[in-house]
Amino acid sequence: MNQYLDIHPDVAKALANNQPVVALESTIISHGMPWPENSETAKLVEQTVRDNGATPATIAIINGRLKVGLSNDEIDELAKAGLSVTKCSRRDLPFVVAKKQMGATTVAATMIIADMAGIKVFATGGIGGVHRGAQETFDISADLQELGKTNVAVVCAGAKSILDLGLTREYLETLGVPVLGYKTNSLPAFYTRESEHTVDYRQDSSEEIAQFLSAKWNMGLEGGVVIANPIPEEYAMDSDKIKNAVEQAVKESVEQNIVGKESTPFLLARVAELTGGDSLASNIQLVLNNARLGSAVAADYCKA
Ligand code: PSU
Ligand code: MN
Repeated sequence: MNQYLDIHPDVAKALANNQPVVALESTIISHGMPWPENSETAKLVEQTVRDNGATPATIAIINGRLKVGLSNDEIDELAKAGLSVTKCSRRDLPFVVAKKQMGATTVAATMIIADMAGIKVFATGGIGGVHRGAQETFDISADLQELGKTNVAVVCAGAKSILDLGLTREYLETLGVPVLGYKTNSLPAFYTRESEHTVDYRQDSSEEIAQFLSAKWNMGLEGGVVIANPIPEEYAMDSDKIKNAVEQAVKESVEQNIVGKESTPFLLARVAELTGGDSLASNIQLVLNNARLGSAVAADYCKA
């Protein structure tokens, strides 16, 4: 066992008994949503996973320990600290561990730690990707490279249109990362159910997805899988409203020269401000929806 890893007893027990476990990330708590909705959502997502027959494992770094499964107090600590917690991707993990600091894990870092613990399925809101203007800025999330090499499936509502969805699709194709659409042929765009892009393979049940995952990993094909799950119809947002907010936020980020790891949190916060409270309500609902599908896929993968 990795000397830096602390697996919560409930998670360890489920893994030892081949029972379903769903990993959850913590950057969505500290950098993705405001207090107190971030704490309420993190706990509600865990409860949703339990209600759907799986064990939740929220992942973060607490005092330099890689935690797989958090207490409610630890969730509150991250939620209150917000942007002052270090946002950790692959590159940042050694620093935060060596300095025994707190860290919130992105999709990439959550995949790494889930893999260390032996967890195969991870549910979140949206993945990072190739940013608009990446031809100039080279801003491509480390989430994509991680998906290319780490064996964890990520259930998400697609990617926000703060990104260039077409370039993100191309990059994933190059890395050999399959993009599955749950009951859809269209790549969902987070707040909206559809985009002008397609998924690689439509899958109509969690069993089908679990069989896909076992075929991939039993063959020894390393890397992750994107399981794109559209936001429930009743919570989807008006596409023009989102489009305008995203364009405005991207424009401001260029004007203010926001780069590197600050870019995504800036855009997320600005889009939320520009769209008012609706986008937060949608964001919460799509995460819950992904937790439900993630639980079902994890359960079927245990049987596959
Ligand atoms: N997209 C969202 N919500 C989020 C994130 C992305 O819609 O909370 C977070 C995730 O933690 C993701 C990270 O892994 O931002 C990507 O950051 P970057 O682009 O700096 O890699
Ligand atoms: Mn980036």
